[in-house]
This record gives sequence, C-alpha cells and structure tokens, in this order.
Amino acid sequence: MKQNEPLVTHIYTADPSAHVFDGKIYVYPSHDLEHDGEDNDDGDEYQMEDYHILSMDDLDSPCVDNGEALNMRDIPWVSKQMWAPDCVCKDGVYYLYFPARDMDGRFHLGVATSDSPVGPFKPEPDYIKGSFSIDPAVLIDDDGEAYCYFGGLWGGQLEKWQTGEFIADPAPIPADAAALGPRVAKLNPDMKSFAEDPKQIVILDENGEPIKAGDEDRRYFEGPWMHKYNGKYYLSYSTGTTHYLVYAVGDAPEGPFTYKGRILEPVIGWTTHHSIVEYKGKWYLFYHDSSLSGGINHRRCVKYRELKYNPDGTIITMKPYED
Ligand code: FUB
Repeated sequence: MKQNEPLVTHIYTADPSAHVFDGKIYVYPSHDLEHDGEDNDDGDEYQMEDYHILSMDDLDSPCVDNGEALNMRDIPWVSKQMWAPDCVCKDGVYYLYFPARDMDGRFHLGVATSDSPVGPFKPEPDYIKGSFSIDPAVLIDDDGEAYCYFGGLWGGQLEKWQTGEFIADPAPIPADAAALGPRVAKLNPDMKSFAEDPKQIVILDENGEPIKAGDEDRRYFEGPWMHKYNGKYYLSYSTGTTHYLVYAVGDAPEGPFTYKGRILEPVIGWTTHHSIVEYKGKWYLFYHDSSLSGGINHRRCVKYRELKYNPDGTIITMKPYED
C-alpha cells in the first residue's frame, strides 16, 4: 500500500491502532458510518456500531478487510458508539479493547477475545469495572506488566469523571489550572480487569510544571498511544481543538512525561488519532483524515507514513500532505 493514501476505500475507517503479529501488520480501526446527522461537541456524529480489522502481509501488499469482527448487538452493556479500539496478544489470545456508551449514555471500556487477530471476537458480558471515558491503548511492557491508557475530553466525558464518580455537569476547568491528563491502570494477568484504580498521568512542560488547561496546543485531549524507543516511554496523543498529534517522553510507563513536540500537523477533518509501530527496523505512524469524504468529519480514512527520529530521540514533525 502507498504511504499517505487510504488503506481501504470501500468503507470509512478511523482511529487506527496498528500492531505487528507474527510478521504481519494488523490495523484495528473504528468503522465510520454514513449518515447526514449534524456535528456537535458531544461527538454524536460518530455513530459506529462494529469493527472491521484490516491486515497487510507487508507494507507493499494490498490491505485486506477481514469483515465484521465484533458488533454492538452482541454486547449486552452497550447502547451505542463503538469508538476507537486497540488490541494486544498475550499467550496466543487476542484481546480487543473498545469504548462504548452504556444504557445510561456513559462511556466505559469493554474487552473481547479471540484466538485470531482478525476475530471474530467474543465480548465479556459487562464493561471493565472501574473503567470510564474512551480511547483505550494497551502496552504490554518488557517485564510482562500490561497498562491500559485511556481518556478523552468533551464527547469522551473525561471531565465528568474527575472525582472518580460520574458528574453530569462538572464546573469548567480554569485555563490556568493543570490540564486533565489521560488515565492509566495496570491490567490483571487475565487482561480483562483493572488491577488498580485508574491514575491520572501528569504531562509537564519544559520547566517541570504541569501543562495548563488553556494551553490547547499542548494539553491532552484524546487518543493516547504508548510506544518505547531506546528505553524511553513515548506518550503520544491528540490535542483535539488545535488538531495536532503531539508527544511527551518519560522514564516509566506511568510517567511523569515531559512534552517534547509535534508529530503531525493538522489533517483534513476535525479529529486526529494515531498509533506508532515498528516494522522491519523502521517506524510508522498510522493516522486518519477525512480526505476520502471530501472533509466530512465523521467519514474518515486510515493511512500510514514513515516516522523518523532525530539522533537525540525527538521525532521529526511531519506535514500530512507533504512527503
Ligand atoms: O472516532 C470517535 C472518536 O473520535 C475517537 O474515539 C476519538 O479519538 C476521535 O478520533
């Protein structure tokens, strides 16, 4: 598949979590649906109902849609909005993590399992106890510990869970207060439950101060991803309202992390969401934009491009429509 072009065009896809399993590339995206509903700050336009897993034998091969892997009709706790998923493999079992709204309209994280990377996936009957908000990304660290990163502002409801309890109408966070961070929780060895209450991740600026809520070019909004490069932990994420993909670096999986810079300048469409994966000694950014639909925010397409580091470990900022 060519870089910077849609991996598939027969369906709309977004929020790509890319992984290499047994030498092949698998992409776990959201499946955007076509409708003419209005956009709003709650993300009601993102009305996804199922997941299709994409795969490529290698980066030169065609991208295959492996069909429906999981549908919300088969998940007892879900009412709507199957948003950005992720998948990891442990001991031959594939664990698909996904956010969705429960019957009260609250986002939680669910998990489903399969013996194949492309499913079909069998969902657990209830959401992960203690989970909330959206955009799970799971890292299995070199010591075998698994960490689930998650959280998203606005439609992702992270503001409503500041106390650990759901508050329907929380007070706005002052611009000069510390920004909300993504959450992280260790997973139990069963990979289906949290081993602890989720913790808030702190993202610091160059002076060691927490990034402020009003610093919209750098503060966390949604779409966390964790990868390791030269022994350091890279937390990357979307800044939402300012449409950047950015990153912060730390020495431990739960942080703290220090903001380092931009990965990708804004794409066509409101949302930005990504993953970073190593394949055959090179690094790749998987991302989405709305180019396939001519700019309709909720009809997106997944793409990839090579990502490069400077010798000091910083990431070279990319412009989405330049090679
Ligand atoms: O695709 C629905 C939501 O839009 C995702 O959960 C966010 O990360 C944003 O891409």
